[in-house]
Amino acid sequence: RKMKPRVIVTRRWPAAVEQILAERFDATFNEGDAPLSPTQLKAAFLNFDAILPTVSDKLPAGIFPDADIRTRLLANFGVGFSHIDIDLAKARGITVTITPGVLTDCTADIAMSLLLSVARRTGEGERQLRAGGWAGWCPTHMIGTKVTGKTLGIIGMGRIGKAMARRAHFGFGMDVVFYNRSKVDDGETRAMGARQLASIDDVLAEADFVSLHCPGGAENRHLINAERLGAMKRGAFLINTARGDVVDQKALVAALREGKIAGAGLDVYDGEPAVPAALIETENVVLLPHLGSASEETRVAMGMRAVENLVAFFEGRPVPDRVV
Ligand code: 8YV
Repeated sequence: RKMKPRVIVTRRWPAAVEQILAERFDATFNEGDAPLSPTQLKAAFLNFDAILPTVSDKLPAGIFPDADIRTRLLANFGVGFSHIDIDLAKARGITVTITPGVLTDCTADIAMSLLLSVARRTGEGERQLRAGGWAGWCPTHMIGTKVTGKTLGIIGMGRIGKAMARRAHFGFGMDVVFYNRSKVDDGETRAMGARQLASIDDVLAEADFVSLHCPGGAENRHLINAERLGAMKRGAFLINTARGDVVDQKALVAALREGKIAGAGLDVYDGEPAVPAALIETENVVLLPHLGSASEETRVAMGMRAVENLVAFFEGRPVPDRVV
């Protein structure tokens, strides 16, 4: 009988998916609550045919062993892959797959939720009430910013950017402007009246809310820096459900403190799970612990999608969601 491929699952996955993995593969599960250490990840390359990493497994060049790599597939649980050195994987003949499409709606939901929450100060309001600080209804109590009719600027008009645009436009009557590296010209964006602008700065100049939906990693590192925060409208809000490194967090704290922008809603952080104390101490930010795809349905779908890639790869069929 053919040996089952040896695979390692670096974090706990939804039970239904773990069951399938255990049936179809010689699967090792990290039973602990903590991610694998860099040393354990390095060893995984020597001992497993496939690694199923998540965003909490950093796989830069230093983690790839110099020789005797057994791993032929990195089947990532998630759509973002800036935690993996893709060029090196390619050079070493390792296939990398992701789970696109299945988490689009839930991630856009969290982006919209952050937008509404920071504009209408729902986080602050809840904190005040729970702390016993609510003195009663008053016409001037905890006044926020109206969302309907405002302009949303989207940086990165991919699947999630478009899903955010749909919610904002059809649900909240927002005008949508966006920046995207390549030309986006489809019926859907046209139906929303979404206008593609020539530069990020053009978007920042018009937007009341700026929502980031571009990849992380070297090419977009600190795309939103002090200068760009300064180019946003005073009174505008920044929403980030993409990757923490897209924003210069120090510059963001300064811009919030100096009132250059009105607030921010963040689901991702540079160096997460560490969150700068300065952000935690700032009232006009809504801070979520990377919940973008965290619904039961979506996490199961992500797992199933990773399994499809895994099965196709080891059956020698074309791999659906190959990055390299
Ligand atoms: C996941 C995400 O929770 O898919 C992504 O890129 O950021 C989230 O949906 C995370 O990546 C899990 O690895």
